[in-house]
Amino acid sequence: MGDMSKKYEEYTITKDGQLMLAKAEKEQIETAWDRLQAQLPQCGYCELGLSCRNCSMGPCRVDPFGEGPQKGVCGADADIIVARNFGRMIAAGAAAHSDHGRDLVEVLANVAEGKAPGYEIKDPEKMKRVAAEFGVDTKGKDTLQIAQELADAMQEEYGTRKKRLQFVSRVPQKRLDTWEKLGIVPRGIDRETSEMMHRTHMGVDNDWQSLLLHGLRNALSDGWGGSMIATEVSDILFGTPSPVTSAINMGVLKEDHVNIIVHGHNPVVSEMICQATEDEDLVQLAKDKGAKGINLAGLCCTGNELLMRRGIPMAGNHLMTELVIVTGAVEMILVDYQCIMPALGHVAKCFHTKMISTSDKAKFPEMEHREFHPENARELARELVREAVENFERRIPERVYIPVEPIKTMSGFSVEAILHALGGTPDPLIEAIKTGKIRGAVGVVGCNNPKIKHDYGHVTLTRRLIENDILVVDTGCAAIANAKAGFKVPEAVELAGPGLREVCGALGIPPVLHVGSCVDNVRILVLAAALANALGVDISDLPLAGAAPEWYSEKAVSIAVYVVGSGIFTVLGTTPPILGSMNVVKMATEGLNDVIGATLAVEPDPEKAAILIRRHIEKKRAGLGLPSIEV
Ligand code: BF8
Ligand code: SF4
Repeated sequence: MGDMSKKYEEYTITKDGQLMLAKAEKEQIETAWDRLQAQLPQCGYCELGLSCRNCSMGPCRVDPFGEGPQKGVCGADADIIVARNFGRMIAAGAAAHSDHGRDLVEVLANVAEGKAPGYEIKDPEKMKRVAAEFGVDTKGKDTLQIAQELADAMQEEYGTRKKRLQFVSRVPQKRLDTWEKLGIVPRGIDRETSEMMHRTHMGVDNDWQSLLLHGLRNALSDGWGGSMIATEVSDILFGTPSPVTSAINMGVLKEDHVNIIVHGHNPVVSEMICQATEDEDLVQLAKDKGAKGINLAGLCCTGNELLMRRGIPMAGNHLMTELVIVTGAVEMILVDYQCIMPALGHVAKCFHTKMISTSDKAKFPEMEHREFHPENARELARELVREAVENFERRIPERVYIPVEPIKTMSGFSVEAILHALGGTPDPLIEAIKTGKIRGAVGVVGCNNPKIKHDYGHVTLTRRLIENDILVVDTGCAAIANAKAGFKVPEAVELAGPGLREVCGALGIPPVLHVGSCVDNVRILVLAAALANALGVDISDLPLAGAAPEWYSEKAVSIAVYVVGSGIFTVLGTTPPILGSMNVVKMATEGLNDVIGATLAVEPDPEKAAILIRRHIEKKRAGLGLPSIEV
């Protein structure tokens, strides 16, 4: 496979990816890269955001060269069509995160009612703190009573009649003043998404600026609403992460074990599977079947959730999900929702791998559907793990190929854990930023996209940032890429600049901190708010930035927009479909600075993105009167 894998160096920087792509080719298994080739050239109108099919007078398109039609049948021009399309991307992303949050709140409510065997309140202290924020009186009440009242209060947030979401009280005052001035304080979580769908219906909001403003409000309802609920309730139910060591890449699969993989986003399913893989009778059954035990590994964000909280090893990120099956070593993959390619079931057909879908709202071709509900989760998880173990006998040893040795990684850096590592307050971090030992901090987040060399964007950007004394916090598929690159062990301080090396070295932490899954980007918001409050400034004054070097999903669009809306400059590696409107582009990349104190930038080359970000950080440092350097 070695020689054949060489040609795949253009596809991915990872050894396991290259070797498995070669195996896929040899076995004639199609991957996302093949399907991308088959799609080329992709539609230019759609790439620019200039096509519209919002109604049946269309579909319509606007000619970018000014020769063909400049308006849709209804009269919508390029600005309106681009802004409407972008708004709908935000709405879809916000809906995905927020609905995930709602599912967790439902589990919390079920736990309170005693209807969720196997689930419990793992962090009652955090629950009390969050309950107090929601005005729940916790005195004299037992844990389950508080859980019930908190779940009720959180469910209210989705369709609240209040003027603003509860977590908006976490926003620094200066930021909130800006939102109020613009009229973009998020109200109900569902309301903002629903209003976006309304505004983008034919004949409603036909002012591109007002559409973009509502886009900000819609995204903020995700960041300071649905995603924040998802993260906080996950911590309450499954425990607030603290530093933990684990392993990463396809080498975490074990040839002599039953390999079970969880893929998707919601820890509600994966946590139960995790428990079942530890049940002694099932481990014994695996041994009876000739395996040494049961090996659980994660993919994508549900993998991140388990890695953060339980140190469960991670097999790979988005573009590795098909290739993991090609190892021939996986007995079962259980999926919940989001970022699960409908191709997976077809790939699994070529192997003995069983594919199980678990959510009532996410079904896939060639997968068996076994629905999880809080009431049956514990039992169903046991049943499925048993079936996975039984499937071990069907594995064909000659087809098994586990391509690499795993890499060590450290995870579990919730805000609570970061503050703990700092000795209980953000002061040491602020001090290090003030002196310039740490110049600033950047969130490197988001997906993989076959249009960009797999993991190259994340790893190159992160390497350049830490070399220049910029602390990196990461989530999602970016976090997996950086861990595979070896950035997330304390010894990786060797790769950092002298200041960052000194600070992280003294604390015994890596220069790149894994803060979680994609909904956990809100941990970065919470940390940014804490820093802004400690310094008495707005978030937009801080030497911070965000980056999504390889993003593909609508969720990533919502994240990028709420990060910018929260005052943090954000660089995207792939171009969002807005180039068809110069007005929208100018607003996103320049105009927003006067409106909200931060902008979006697009830079596909991570080397150049690093320079953009370093310049931005030095500019912000100078603005705060801190020592700055020329970049
Ligand atoms: O929520 S980073 S490819 S797995 S969307 Fe998906 Fe993107 Fe990965 Fe997680 Ni986030
Ligand atoms: Fe065409 Fe307007 Fe209908 Fe869009 S909303 S499809 S631009 S007529």
